[in-house]
Amino acid sequence: MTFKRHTVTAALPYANGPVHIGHLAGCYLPADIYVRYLRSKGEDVKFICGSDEHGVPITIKAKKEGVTPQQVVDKYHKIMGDAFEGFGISFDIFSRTSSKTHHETASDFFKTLYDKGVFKEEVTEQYFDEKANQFLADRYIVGTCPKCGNDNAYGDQCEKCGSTLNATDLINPKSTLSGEKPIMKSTKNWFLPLDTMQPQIEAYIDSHKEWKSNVFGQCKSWLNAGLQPRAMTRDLDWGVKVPIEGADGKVLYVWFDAPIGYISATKDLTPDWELYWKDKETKLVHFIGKDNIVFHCIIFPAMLMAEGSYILPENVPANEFLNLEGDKISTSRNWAVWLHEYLLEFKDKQDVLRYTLCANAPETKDNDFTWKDFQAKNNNELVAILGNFVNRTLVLTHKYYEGKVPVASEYTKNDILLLEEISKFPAKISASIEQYRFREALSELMNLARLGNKYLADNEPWILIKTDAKRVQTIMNLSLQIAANLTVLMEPFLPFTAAKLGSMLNLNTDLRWKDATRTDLLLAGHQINTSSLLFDKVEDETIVAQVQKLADSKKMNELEKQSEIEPAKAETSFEDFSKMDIRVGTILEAERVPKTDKLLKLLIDTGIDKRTVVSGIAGSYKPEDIIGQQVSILVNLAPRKIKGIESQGMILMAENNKGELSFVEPSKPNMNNGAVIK
Ligand code: B3M
Ligand code: ZN
Repeated sequence: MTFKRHTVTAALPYANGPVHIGHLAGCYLPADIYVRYLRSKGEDVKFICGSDEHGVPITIKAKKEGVTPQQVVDKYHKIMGDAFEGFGISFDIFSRTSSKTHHETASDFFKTLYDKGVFKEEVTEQYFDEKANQFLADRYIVGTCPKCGNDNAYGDQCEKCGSTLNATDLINPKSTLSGEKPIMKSTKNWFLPLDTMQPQIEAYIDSHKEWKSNVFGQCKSWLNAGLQPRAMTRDLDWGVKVPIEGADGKVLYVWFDAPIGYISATKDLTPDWELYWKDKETKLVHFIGKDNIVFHCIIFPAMLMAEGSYILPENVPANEFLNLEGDKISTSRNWAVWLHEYLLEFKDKQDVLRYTLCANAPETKDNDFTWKDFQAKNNNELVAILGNFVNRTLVLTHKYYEGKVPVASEYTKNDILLLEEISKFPAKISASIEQYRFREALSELMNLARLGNKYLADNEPWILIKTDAKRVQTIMNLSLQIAANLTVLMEPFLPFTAAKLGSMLNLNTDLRWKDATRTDLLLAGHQINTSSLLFDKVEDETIVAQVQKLADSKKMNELEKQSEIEPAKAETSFEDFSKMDIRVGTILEAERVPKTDKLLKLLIDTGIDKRTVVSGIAGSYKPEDIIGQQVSILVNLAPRKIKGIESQGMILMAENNKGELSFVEPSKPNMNNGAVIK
């Protein structure tokens, strides 16, 4: 099927922090390459993005920085927008979900589904943090992932295995606000019945077997597990208000409103927005990272299907993750290369990062960015292949012909083969780009530069000039044609370099993709401009400094962790405190609880009686070392069965931030067993 126009989106980044190389490699760079390519082909395309300004990530950040959510999103919307612009990410609009258009659009969309009776309205028990007086969902709650056992899974998603979760799926849930175990409290919410929509969704996914295998595979595994209804509203106060009666204090689920952000951004961009969202001849493509697959391939399409008047995503080319120097990129650990910092430290080297990230893109599996590789890609590929070819061509043209394109006379057999080769490149690169294989496309582009280098090396015009000046004219003419074709073909990947080379060649700026099949873009006699190097070497010092910067941030992070103190607990009353009966006791016997790592079974003389206590201290104490040890023991705690043993009390322990434990014992030796601690 051929399409009349394209709507291309890149995931709306949360406005809760600056963007890093993982973001760029994951979706913004491939999306930008794709869009620039389409524009070069003369296609009608809108490239849509904006910041995601709702959801728990924003309110958590606001709390951490001690400012309002609005201040957080204002700050990061600007930082992110500037960074994207700095790298030439050519959005037609970089909007924001806090805009009026968006609130109206998301609200209307919800209302439409509501009026159509799509939602299941249900009162369910949800987690509630009594201390914070707030319902917990999404990132306000962490716990163990029921699918993979990751201890830090969020209430909506496990980042380790990529599963989408409901907060109630988590094992051992904990509030991220207070660290407390939440209670259950009932509340009304509106659910999208993904379960009953499964057949439609399945048919849709099955009609897209051409999707990248990582994307198609993930979708199938969710479908095979059986889709569950998912709440599209939340009991929170930051977000788009739920536009129906009886929904006070509730907002739309951020993953309901965020993808609608693509639609509202298009509305802000053009009055023709409906053509880009509702016309069957529009190709809708979402570029995202792998953690967003389910939302774009299942939940958003389900919303669009339920609404009824929209087209569905035609493709969702999600990338895997980029790691940094062998370690997962992490904002909280400051293990990242931040785009705004790179722009300051590597002035005019945006294309070097674009090149490295594209050449190493995590297209089919997670991949690693290292500074060493960045240096190698720059020095051995950009400088030594592309830069070298262009530089030799331009320098010789100036030297022999005062910058005027020489006339090509007779072509040799090899020249004719070369001309044929050159004209095949646009189609080869197109084929890769259209299958979202940007690494392959980029390496084809470099093959054209390699071809040029080989042509110069085989023909040695700098030697031939002494004996056959006429032949050299043809060689240089052909080399210049290659440089011109490279300019057109590199533009999607290396837009800054393309602009620079284009102006050095004094090339017509209207040239488009199809022109690169020609081999006469520069006519004889055309005057080129003065030239300078396209790329320069990245020295060892530069790389060492960057690696050091990362090492420093790792060290800082460890120091910070060590000095981290648990937050103060809420006030309590003396009355509550004095309900605790805490005594001095002595350990009489101690042994390991079989098949456990942490537990010791202790016999304690409490002064009142001798009793058994199971205590999780085996990581810090050996049983034989603690016989006769005085301890503090809470004696009126209700007995509990631990590993089949009834534990009748609790030993008080101090725990430092490395998790090491210490008994809390009286500092004078004359405290008898049973002495009261108060
Ligand atoms: N803000 C998640 C993320 O930044 C989310 C994407 C929304 S796309 C509609 O990874
Ligand atoms: Zn998991």
